[in-house]
Amino acid sequence: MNTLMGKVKIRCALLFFFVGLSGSETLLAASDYALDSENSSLYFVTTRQTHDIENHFFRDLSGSISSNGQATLNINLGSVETGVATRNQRVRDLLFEVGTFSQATVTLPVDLARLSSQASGSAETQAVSATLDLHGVFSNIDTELVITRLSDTTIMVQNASPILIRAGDFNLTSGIDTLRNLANLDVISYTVPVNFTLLFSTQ
Ligand code: UQ8
Repeated sequence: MNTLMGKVKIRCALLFFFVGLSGSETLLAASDYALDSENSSLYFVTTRQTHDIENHFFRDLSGSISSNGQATLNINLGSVETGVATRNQRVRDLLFEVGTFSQATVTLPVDLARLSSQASGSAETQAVSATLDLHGVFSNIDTELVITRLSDTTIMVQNASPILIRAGDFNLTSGIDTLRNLANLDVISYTVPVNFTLLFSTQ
């Protein structure tokens, strides 16, 4: 009888231990955010023939803010949308060279304590230093972001001012020249403004 009671006690103790463990894992995971790709966007602006300015975007974004304090944004370069099918294919294959460089990735450290203490409905502007991995080149982006807490579970991150990407910093000028020649254009600007709205939700 004693041994039976002993076994029951040990089983109960193990049950409480594992329930307690899974509870603390849930708490840790609560600080992980995933990008809400349906409600996020990233646009870039091209200029050709001096005055012909167009908006383009990427259809496929993904990303996260992990509980170790790293934010990541993945941009599927094959999902570029310029509004013209032939141009999409040329930008994908001849400029971004998606066969070799399928995605661009942005990473940056995040102050999780500051993020979790931000009141719902409030917006904060933060200076950040991010790394952009594009076309095989890693380059720093120092900029300001506006972070708005929409609810207990959702935040919105936007650029405070357009981020200027210079093709020369990412070995992309010869690809732009190839596109310019194919389209019989005199000018395509080597500088491209980028704007984004990213929504992240806890899982
Ligand atoms: C809480 C907290 C802080 C969270 C943080 C969350 C987080 C992760 C935040 C991110 C922060 C951050 C700093 C993000 C940075 C995002 C950036 C900057 C990403 C980079 C995006 C990117 C890859 C942009 C593209 C860059 C680039 C150099 C593009 C070049 C595009 C060009 C110049 C295209 C030319 C198009 C054109 C005019 C073609 C000519 C043409 C052709 C070829 C044609 O065939 C044709 O017709 C058939 C035409 O006529 C219609 C043509 O015009």
